[in-house]
Amino acid sequence: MIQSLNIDKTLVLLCTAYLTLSLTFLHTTEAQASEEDFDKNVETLYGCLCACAGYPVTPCNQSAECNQAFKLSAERMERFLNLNATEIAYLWGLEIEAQKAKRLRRWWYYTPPVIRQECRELTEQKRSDLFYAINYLKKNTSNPNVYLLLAKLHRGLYVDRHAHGGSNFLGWHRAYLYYYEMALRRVRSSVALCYWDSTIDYRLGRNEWVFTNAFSDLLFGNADGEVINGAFTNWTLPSPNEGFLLQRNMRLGVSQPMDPAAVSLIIHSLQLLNHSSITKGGSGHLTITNSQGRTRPVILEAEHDNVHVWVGAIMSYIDLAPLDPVFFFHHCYVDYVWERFRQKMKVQGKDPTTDYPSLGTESHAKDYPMIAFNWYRNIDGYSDFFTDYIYKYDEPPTCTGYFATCQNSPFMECNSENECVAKKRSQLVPPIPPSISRTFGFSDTVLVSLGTEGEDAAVSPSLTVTGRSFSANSNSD
Ligand SMILES: [Cu+2]
Repeated sequence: MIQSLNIDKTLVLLCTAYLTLSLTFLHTTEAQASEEDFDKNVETLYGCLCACAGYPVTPCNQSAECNQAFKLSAERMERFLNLNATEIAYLWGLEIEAQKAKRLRRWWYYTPPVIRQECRELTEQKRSDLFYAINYLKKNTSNPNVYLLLAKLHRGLYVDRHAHGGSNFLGWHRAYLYYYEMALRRVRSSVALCYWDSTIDYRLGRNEWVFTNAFSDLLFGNADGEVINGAFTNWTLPSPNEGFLLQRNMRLGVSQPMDPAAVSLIIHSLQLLNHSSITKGGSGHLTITNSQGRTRPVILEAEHDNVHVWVGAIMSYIDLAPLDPVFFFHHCYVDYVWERFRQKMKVQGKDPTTDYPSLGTESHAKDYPMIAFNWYRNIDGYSDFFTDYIYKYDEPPTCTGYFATCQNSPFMECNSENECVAKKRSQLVPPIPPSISRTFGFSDTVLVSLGTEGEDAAVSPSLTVTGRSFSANSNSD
């Protein structure tokens, strides 16, 4: 207690000193609050926030620079995300935490990184703590509802174009996961996000994918219609879909889990050593041939799209996808694969923090300020900060030898190739019966064609959807 008070005092002193210095600097350069001097603005904003107790909705420091920085931040959140003042204040709170972490890493007392594991490798205790925290964010009645607020950050045309289809895809979603994890850790300080390595499910074989026990009542819940078992049972949807439950629509023959062959190329191939070679719109892609003999370029974002479409319904729409917690488990795996790619670059003498290609719309540009995460420019998403100081990845389970057990996970087993493969729901002990869906199931699903972007997406006809859907790569398995 005494120690933490001392640290707080030190922080306040440091912050105050920092604020004074940064404001002096701003005075002398007469910097304007604009996107060009974004860095200075976020520094000023941090100084202002630091000087305030709690999480202010309005600036408590009355300097013109502070007011201007707050105004710019609030305007951006209103303009791009349509957030209200309470929601903006909550995000500022998370931003303070992010900035504290960034500064504290320079001192001897920084918090050690958390470890993100494959969801099926978590102990029962860890899994139930994590699922508790997720449910808490969703079900708490405080204002704002934090889960909904975080889900909103992935909504609308601006974010769609800014965070998908180019260089900012990986960094923006890394920052997004970080904010989500910070919010979860406010509920249970011991939790870390877990990742869902769906290559483990892929190995079941295409005809068995829909039976994976990832979608069982011990894990993510059923995938055939309204989610009525598992950790996220009876989650309701917000406007404009009030009255409906969370829905999925996984079906035989519609898209697929992450392809192990594609992931292996991204992680291991020495022909893929710059971000352009794994990014949409880039160059130097390798190609992969599917079981029907059709080829496709290996692009991490495109491989990720497949999983959104495979899970279906809510997950297949950019505006809605984070309403399904599976979104974050899946993205955490995408982030893991990227981290392995970054490590490979480093071993080969390349610097992943500066290799930021210019791909996608102008809001993908490296110095463009990240929408929703005001402290960062897009290139900051490529920084080592996250995986040096905030989290690290445990490797996915492996199995070799006669008694191989996939790290004792009850959810998987070792195949003849010495790879871990998901068990089917029927293999769990006791076996999990198929869910009885209230709207549609594996055998009577309805496919709604949504035009060019959404031909492969399936959704219950009752959902009201705006915005674009993810589209599966037609040359996948
Ligand atoms: Cu996204």
